[in-house]
Amino acid sequence: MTELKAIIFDVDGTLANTEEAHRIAFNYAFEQAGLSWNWDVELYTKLLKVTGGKERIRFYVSDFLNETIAQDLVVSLHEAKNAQYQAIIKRGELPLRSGILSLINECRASNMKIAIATTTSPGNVTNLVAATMGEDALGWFEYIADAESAPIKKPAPDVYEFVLDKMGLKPEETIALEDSYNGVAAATAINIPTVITVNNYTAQDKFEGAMIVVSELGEAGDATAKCEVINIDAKLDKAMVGDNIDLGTLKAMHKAFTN
Ligand code: XBP
Ligand code: MG
Repeated sequence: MTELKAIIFDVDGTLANTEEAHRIAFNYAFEQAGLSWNWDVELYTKLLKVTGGKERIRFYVSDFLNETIAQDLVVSLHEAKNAQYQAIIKRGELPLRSGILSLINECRASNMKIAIATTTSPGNVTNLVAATMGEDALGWFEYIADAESAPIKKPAPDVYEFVLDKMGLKPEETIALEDSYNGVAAATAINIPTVITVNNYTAQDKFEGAMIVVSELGEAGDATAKCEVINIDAKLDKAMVGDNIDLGTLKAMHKAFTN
């Protein structure tokens, strides 16, 4: 039997619904730079196909404007965007999604390892974790892998390979928590059982290979934060999920999925 040893969390869209704040911050940076670009929700949903802020700017310029952009402009726009994004975080405007803190607390109480595998910039992760869970929380994670850990971003599995290597774990000894096509593609490319919590930006994504797709983890005893199952692997039973997904649920699903 394969034992579940760690839960690996994606950040954007999974820990918190951050993409709307990224979008607003991108537009702020464009305006500050005197550009007339404005990414509305519909356009940003298309741009999310490409992970990484700098890559996303280049993708917009090449595929939507049919132009080229100097690398130093990409870098300065991305810096300005991240500064604005982190200011939003520090104002406390990005709460954790339902069930995230409860699950992390359960993991800490039972020596289940936790880690992060994200394609976002290091400062975006550390500020979000500190603002939502407290400064000490950065030490709760066995490893935090970010854009600098794996330059080839999701849907490539590099960031997951990197974090597994650092932790000395096999893919099947972990579960990934993700929210998007790029995330599930990255994790399942190396056979990590993956739980998807969808959000407004990813609800239309395809999640082939995911262990389960749900609306949110949900919070025990909170009728306003109930986990709805959207799709579930044939090896699993919907009855495993009550009103929320906690560590016990994850262990049961992992057992059914991997054995
Ligand atoms: C999702 C992303 C990120 C952010 C922007 O990453 O695509 O690129 O939208 O972050 P995750 P940067 O794997 O955490 O869901 O601007 O810092 O690149
Ligand atoms: Mg994500």
